[in-house]
Amino acid sequence: NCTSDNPRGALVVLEGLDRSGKTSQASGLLSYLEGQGILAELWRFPDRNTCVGQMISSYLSNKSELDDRTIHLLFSANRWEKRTLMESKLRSGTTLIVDRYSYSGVAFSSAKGLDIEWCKGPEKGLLAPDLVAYLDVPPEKAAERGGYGGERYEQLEFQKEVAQHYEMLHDLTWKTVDACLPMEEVAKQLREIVMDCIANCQKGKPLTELWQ
Ligand code: Z5A
Repeated sequence: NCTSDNPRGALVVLEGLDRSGKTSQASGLLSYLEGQGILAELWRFPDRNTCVGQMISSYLSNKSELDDRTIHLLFSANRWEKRTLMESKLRSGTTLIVDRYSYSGVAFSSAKGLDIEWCKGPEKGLLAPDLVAYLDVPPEKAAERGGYGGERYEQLEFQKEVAQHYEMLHDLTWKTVDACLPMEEVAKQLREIVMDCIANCQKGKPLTELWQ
């Protein structure tokens, strides 16, 4: 429960295809917020530093094979292992800018053919974002940006499937930003929606849980 004396931070998630600009925008946004005197941190999923995250990293770099449901549950476990810390940061007033979250989890796994409702199951009870900013770029255009690296999902046909599955996840917290615009324009639009979101959280918007 938040009062104006003790405003909570906002949970802001950046989602989008590979090379949509999440990483660049997340760090620019963090600097901007810090410049405004807002307490903020940058997080990303997968968090490759934990034991679970190392298993995920090995899978993504094709060093290990895992059944589709198994890797889905590991991505989810990687969020659950950070849930307590996430809640305490938010309640103590820190805004979190999170590069990928449960929406990636569901979009990527359902793009492989897993049932979308099954994919949402293990995400239920994680904290719901106050804002999901979707950096929208056509897969073909994203592929032109510096080329893909060697990780497992960095293939055009698969990214097209992922884009279609992201579309099924739009909810009230979802805001689409045209990520084909110049980086500074994307940054400006992001700053506006994020500042609005932080203001709403400061006014007492409750923290809720995902997909209950
Ligand atoms: N995954 C999953 O399956 N399940 C899950 O639960 C989660 C993830 C959480 C690892 O993600 C993979 O895990 C990912 C989803 C899956 N697989 N894929 N694809 P990751 O976060 O480690 O990797 P990534 O998301 O693919 O990050 P990335 O390659 O770093 O892309 P990005 O962060 O979106 O983009 P960027 O590095 O900021 O920018 C890319 C390039 O584009 C760079 O040269 C920029 O200068 C350029 N750029 C950016 N914006 C623009 C604009 N506006 N105009 C022109 N050029 C631009």
